[in-house]
Amino acid sequence: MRRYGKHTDEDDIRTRPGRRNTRPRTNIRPKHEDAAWGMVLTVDRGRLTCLVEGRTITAMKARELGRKAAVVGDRVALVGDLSGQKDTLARIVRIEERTSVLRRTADDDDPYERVVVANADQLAIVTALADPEPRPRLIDRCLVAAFDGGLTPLLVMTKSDLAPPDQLLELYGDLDIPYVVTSRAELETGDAADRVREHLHGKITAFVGHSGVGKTTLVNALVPEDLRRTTGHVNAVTGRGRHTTTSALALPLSSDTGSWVVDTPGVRSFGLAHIDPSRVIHAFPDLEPGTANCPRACSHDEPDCALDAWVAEGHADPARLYSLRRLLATREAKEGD
Ligand SMILES: Nc1nc2c(ncn2[C@@H]2O[C@H](COP(=O)(O)OP(=O)(O)O)[C@@H](O)[C@H]2O)c(=O)[nH]1
Ligand SMILES: [Mg+2]
Ligand SMILES: [Zn+2]
Repeated sequence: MRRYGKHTDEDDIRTRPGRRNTRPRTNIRPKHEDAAWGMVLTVDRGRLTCLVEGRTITAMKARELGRKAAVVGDRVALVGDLSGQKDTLARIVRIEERTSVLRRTADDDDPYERVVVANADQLAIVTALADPEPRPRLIDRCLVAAFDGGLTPLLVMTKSDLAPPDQLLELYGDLDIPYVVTSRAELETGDAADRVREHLHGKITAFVGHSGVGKTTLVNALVPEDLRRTTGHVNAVTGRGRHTTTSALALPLSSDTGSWVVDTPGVRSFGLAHIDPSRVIHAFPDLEPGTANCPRACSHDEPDCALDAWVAEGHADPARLYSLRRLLATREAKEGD
């Protein structure tokens, strides 16, 4: 990790020829030399809860950051009161460059496409096998968002006590995307958490999916009680009795904080409008080889597209080609419930 404190006003001045001696040396002070690094765990109305050296502290963005917003998963430099005591407030003076971003689309509640989670390594796409019904369309959009955002996908199919996973596995089982199927009983024995945990080691994993699929249940089963109490602290700070999932919430899987899970509010859709159609195909590894014979700059939805033959020859499920075309056609549209 880059150390903070190397950037000083002095450096800034020295990079500008001719200005070296325009300011008296006594005015040259290190910029936030005392800053500490932290990670944003959750955000609530402009107040950010950050983990700094094992303490959770509340912070707000410093004015100098301008319009740039810090989001869950961001690594930030903080100054001010870092004690973490009640009613103290630190300031975030810098946001480290992100290794990945997960964006949600604009919707009726919020007209802007926003980054929901920064720096996640993995996207756990959670789908209930029933209640609510699986939505392959949403899964496809999540896969595109994962590939585009630089995250590895993981499929988690919950509620196998209510319906079998066969149909979904037909569509997604052969894609070289790791998957886990869980049930109510396995949640209770701890088997569900154990099997999901195998995929989480050393990573930051963002859990996404439609509301009601079981994300929070699973995240709670994954995070040991004592570490979840960190969230209790979060709630005390934000003044809310319970974490209402309006912001994402990062929780450590173990006390060494090498692995993280991020619970997110029910995501209906991801912003795909900015993604080039040629990159959407990466989320369809079963179809991708079939595009080798497509005309140049094929939209994959035109008469000469080679994918029709690819599917007709039995290399891939026609339902997958249908999914791809529907997704390409509705990239900018919203995913309805
Ligand atoms: N039958 C069944 N219900 C589950 C399972 N996992 C979660 N649920 C229930 O599904 C509902 C929604 O769960 P929740 O974790 O709040 O979903 P979220 O909106 O994705 O966070 C709750 O009533 C859970 O108890 C499961 O494996 N089987
Ligand atoms: Mg939830
Ligand atoms: Zn094509």
